[in-house]
Amino acid sequence: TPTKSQWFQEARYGMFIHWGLYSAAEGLWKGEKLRYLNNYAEWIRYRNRISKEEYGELAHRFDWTKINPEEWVLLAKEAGMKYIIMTSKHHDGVALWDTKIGDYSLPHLSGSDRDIIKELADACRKHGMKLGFYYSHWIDWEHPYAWDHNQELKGHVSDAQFDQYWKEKVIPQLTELLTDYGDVALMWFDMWIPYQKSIIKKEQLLQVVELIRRLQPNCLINSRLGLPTDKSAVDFETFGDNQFGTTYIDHPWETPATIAHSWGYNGQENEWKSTSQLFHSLISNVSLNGGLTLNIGPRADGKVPYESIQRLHEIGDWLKNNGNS
Ligand code: FUL
Repeated sequence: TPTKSQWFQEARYGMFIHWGLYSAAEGLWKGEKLRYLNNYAEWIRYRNRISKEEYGELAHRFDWTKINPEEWVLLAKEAGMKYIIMTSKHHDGVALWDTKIGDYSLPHLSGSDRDIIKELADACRKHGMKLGFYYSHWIDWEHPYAWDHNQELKGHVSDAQFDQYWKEKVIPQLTELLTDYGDVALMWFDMWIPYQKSIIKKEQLLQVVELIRRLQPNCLINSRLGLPTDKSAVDFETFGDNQFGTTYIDHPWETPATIAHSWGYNGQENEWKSTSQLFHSLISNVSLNGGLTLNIGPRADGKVPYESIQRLHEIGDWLKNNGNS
């Protein structure tokens, strides 16, 4: 009998999509570039110390006449990718879907009635593409009691406060994502230190595991949840950003990687990896029993930068010509 993670082990190659309010900032805030050299554009609210209110205004820069998530799915198909992982809520705390938990969501802030997560889920179903969600459980710059990296925006958060955030935002939002959008192939969490060194308690993480197992028994969970890879809690290991394999690993694993430097769209981007470099990463990971989740950062109008499209097409053509449909 096939195991739950067999499809993932066979897929090996998927698309990450980082798209949110930060995409509209394009790596620039009031004429000022991202603070700190080499920073990620999706971190702009934190790095440039933007207030919640001003940041929310970015929602008005989305061009709803152009945005079409089906284009992302078709691009992934052409690229030979077998799954998509979409940012449902990144560190900025903004829900991309029409959440009923609070009013800090893209539909609410923009005044649009579009639910991009729903449109993407429908497009994935239509084209036979697996869909998973990125959800930032540890860091959330919007909620007063969540973690904010170095506690610079909000000051100290107590365990009891963090538990309030967990109960009133994380669990109910995950419940929505796991209930309202059909099959969720995987949940991709994002904490890069072990839970023992973080504010999160093991019981809180196990609550999430229980919720996912109950609502979506086939959904895979990644190791950045904060627990070690072990079939009962975590189904696959996520390496560090752009860290590729060096030895064969027995359990399922993947590298999340960028084509550029930033994950979210950055108009100042000047570090594009070459197609052959990306190929090398894909092939070496696959040869070591791993996979590659390669990121695109569409602009606020939904369009994917030409540099990414070109590289994805080149890889896709090669895969097609060499027997991978
Ligand atoms: C990191 C995040 O901090 C980045 O913004 C990005 O989402 C990457 C995939 O994971 O740890």
